[in-house]
Amino acid sequence: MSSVIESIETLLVDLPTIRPHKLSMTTMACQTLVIVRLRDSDGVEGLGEGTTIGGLAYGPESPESIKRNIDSYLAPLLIGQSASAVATLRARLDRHARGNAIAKSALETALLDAQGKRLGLPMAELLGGARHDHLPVLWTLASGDTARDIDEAFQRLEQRRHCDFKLKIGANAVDDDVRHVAAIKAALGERASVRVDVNQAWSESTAVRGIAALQAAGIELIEQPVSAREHAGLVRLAKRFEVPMLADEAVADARDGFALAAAGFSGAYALKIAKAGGPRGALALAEVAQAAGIGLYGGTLLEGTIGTAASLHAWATLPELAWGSEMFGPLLLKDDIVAEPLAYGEFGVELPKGPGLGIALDEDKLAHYARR
Ligand code: MUC
Ligand code: MG
Repeated sequence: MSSVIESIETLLVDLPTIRPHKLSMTTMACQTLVIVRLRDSDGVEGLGEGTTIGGLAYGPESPESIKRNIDSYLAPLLIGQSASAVATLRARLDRHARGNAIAKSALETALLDAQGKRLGLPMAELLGGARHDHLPVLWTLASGDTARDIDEAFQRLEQRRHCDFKLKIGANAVDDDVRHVAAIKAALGERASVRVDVNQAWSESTAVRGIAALQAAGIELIEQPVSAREHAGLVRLAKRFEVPMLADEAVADARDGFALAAAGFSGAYALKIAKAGGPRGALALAEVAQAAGIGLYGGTLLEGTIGTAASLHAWATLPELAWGSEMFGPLLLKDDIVAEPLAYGEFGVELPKGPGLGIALDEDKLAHYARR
């Protein structure tokens, strides 16, 4: 008799950030992880994680809605089902529940972790096999203060932690943002690549002005300058400028990726397991991007170690990440809830080894930070 899913527990875990993290729509002092513990009848436990940014500031799911919707609607669709049938279970979630991509990603991660543990295989093996065991990781400078960001960048370079930096802009007037970014790029010079993420804050006309100045300042990549729904505007910007555009909020899954490519977009796509409803959906978007000649970038929704590890297992199966990755989430948090942290170094991170995610919980830390 094959193993069946017996129980699914969800926990909200609040972890403080090492410094305020300022984005165009919110400033984070804490990150909330929704941790999933899925237990199967053979005694195997699968771990999953879902996060967003700033409650409802980033998208329509909040940590509380992720937990609530798993508990009330999604978990009951899985309990009692055969635990190994990951693709069938994932299709079942989509058939009976719309949206809720982050909640579904957390569950898919837990299903894959359990299946990997059952078979004694790392999650990447279940997704086609790892082609890399060390992935490049950039750092996001988002303290809100130019001098502090420059200090932080030099520290990270000297530690050989990161040599690519993403700056969060869009909260201030465009001229102030451009001054801030240009000062950081001028301080770093050729030692580092500097990119920006506007998180949808600009109108198209502001974007034309801002991007022209950022391109002149030597910025290498412009992430989501306009609203996620402005596909035509993003395509026009991609055609207008030499500096490439990175579509993030505009592309959640393979269908979005196909529509944007068909509309004439060129540049890069940010893959995120959270946007695509799990690692498998994110890899489907990667296939579409590759078919369309669009570059790949391993994106984060600032997950902790479990969600970051799940993403790494997926990105490790890809031929090339033209723009690297931003899988630094755990480094933004003051503490962790896992026994062994991920190994960061040499401007990247090691793919965790061991069955499933290759990650074990620290039960004391989990109990300490879990919301009551
Ligand atoms: C985003 O929009 O890219 C990724 C890094 C970071 O600082 O915020 C996220 C979200
Ligand atoms: Mg982004």
